[in-house]
Amino acid sequence: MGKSLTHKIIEKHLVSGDIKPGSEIGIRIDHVLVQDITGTQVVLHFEAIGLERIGAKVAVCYADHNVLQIKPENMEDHLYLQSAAKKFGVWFSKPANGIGHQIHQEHFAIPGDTAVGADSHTPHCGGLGMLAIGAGGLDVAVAMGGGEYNFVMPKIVNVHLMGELQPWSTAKDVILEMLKRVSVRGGFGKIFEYTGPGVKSLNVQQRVTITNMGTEMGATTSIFPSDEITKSYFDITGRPDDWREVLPDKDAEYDERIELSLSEIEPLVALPSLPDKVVPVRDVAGTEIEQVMVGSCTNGAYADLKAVVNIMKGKHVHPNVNFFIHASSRMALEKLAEEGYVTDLIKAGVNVAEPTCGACIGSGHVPAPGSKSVRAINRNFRGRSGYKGDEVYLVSPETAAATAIKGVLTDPRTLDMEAPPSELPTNIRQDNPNLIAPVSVAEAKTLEIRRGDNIVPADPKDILSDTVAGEVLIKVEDDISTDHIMPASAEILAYRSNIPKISEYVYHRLDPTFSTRTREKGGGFIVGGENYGQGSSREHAALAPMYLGIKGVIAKSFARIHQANLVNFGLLPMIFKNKADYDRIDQGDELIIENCLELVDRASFTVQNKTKSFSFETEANLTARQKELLKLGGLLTYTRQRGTARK
Ligand code: MIC
Ligand code: SF4
Repeated sequence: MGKSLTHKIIEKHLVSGDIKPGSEIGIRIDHVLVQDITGTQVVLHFEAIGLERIGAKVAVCYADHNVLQIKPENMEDHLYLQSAAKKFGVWFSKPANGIGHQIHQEHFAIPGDTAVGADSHTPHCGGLGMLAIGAGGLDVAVAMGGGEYNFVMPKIVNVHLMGELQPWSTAKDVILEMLKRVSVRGGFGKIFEYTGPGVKSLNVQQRVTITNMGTEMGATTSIFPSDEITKSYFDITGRPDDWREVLPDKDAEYDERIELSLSEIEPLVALPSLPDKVVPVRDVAGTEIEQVMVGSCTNGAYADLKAVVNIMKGKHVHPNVNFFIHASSRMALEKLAEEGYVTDLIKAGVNVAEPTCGACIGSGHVPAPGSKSVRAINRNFRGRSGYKGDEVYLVSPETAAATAIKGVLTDPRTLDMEAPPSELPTNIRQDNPNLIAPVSVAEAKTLEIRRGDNIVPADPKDILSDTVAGEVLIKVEDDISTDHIMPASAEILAYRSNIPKISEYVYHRLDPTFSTRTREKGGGFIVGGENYGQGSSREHAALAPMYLGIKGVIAKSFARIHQANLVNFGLLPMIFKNKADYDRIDQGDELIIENCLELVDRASFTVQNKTKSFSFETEANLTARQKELLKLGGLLTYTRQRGTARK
């Protein structure tokens, strides 16, 4: 029987395990991506493991989130990262070069290669035929050192695309349609592999929009074949020799199949505050809007911005609207400037901001209470924009521009003009002054790392004790994201490399007393609902609770990366066997688990609720490797004990 594209790439990179859904495998990693708000921890872990030089084929550190350097700590982090990158053999992408995923696409991506990135949108390069997976920083540090990346083999879902997008319907609407069908939980344990005749109607930039935002379904990753269309993109980038054809077998077998007719997709919008609350734009057209944004790694590319230019040219932003754009790469901005289009945008009243994540992660342009913000980005978890009661709508760049002109949510099909095509730039220069190459091993030995006062790692957790006890310190509902657990925003992002300091902000927006209470109680448990820890890869959502003394999380289900992060930092990720037990527990209840070491081996925990005098059963999805590392207190100690990350 024929093989899927995913299967072929995994087979080529397999180091351990069997390629069977549900069993743990280890693969060799070619590319490692880190960024400025996860990267400081990655480098600290890399140093703590005792590594001195990368083992992956290529590693790049992108300074993309804290580009505005709002606080001195941001630049301190950048200096640490830049000096460490040079020494350890990592490329460094300077602030203002743009967002890592897009830069990787332009300069480094190679079809058929594997990648892990300390960022949940790493699947972006799946649009060029790479197997690219987001992971927590500790897993990424191990892979950067040349160690295998371990994950549970997902099911492979074939998304069979038919037809062609109609005017004004976009790749963003395709992924919103997928979210509508599948939901933010529907991608658990799955890889979405796109095939079918519709694939050839999508250019590379449209494909990466789809794979990038596949993350919002909770998928392990998403992938497109690398075909003639991909080849033409590599010609544009001036890297024709880096292109490879990577296709599934004609008779490839898949675990599941979804059929999607591109021709039937219309402009869609995700309502506040989840990416799967998707309805047609026409259903909510007319809603008054105060702020519009186009940008992020999903929608900030040349093709997205050129569509905005085509719509805005000769028109004005509505007087009640503040419209700003963040290009996702400096190259996109440079190209648009060279072609005179930046002038068109400025004349139309668009605020052309820096190429950075910026407002996507709540760094600037924070919406006012009672205002509505329409954004061509990927996530709208409540509070992520920097204001805890925010109302953020997710749309395509075309719908965003139409809305900016009209001042109300607008179906772009109602504009009196032809739909702009998705246009790629004519060329992408490889000569990039913002990409700094690493130095030779000999020169690296002479270099010092610049380590400012903000670089404060946490000690690894002690080995697991046989009795684990404590209070339920917070009980939260379904779909809690890592933005709720460890909020972002400019103020808090300054402390990503300073664990004692950032731990003061755990659950800050939901309950500002959480950190102090947890410290005073000497730690305890968190109780969560379904899909606990969805969203970002930020390991701080496990590391900072660990620092405060949290011992475990009991939830109805976990998001993939967060569950791995909990285990990596020695926290027990327990799942209610009977979901109704969730209702029997309250904040303040005293819980105790005895014989923990034996229970880890069984991956099944009996928890006694001492306050309410009953016991309940929980289980954990743990692989044999994870059981071992949990007992040792986490992946860092486990990796150190094995001598090296290289296996
Ligand atoms: C995000 O989009 O939430 C981020 C900020 O890029 C995160 C990374 C982080 O929080 O460090 C992600 O997606 O992993
Ligand atoms: Fe940056 Fe937003 Fe993309 Fe995360 S989702 S990498 S914050 S642009």
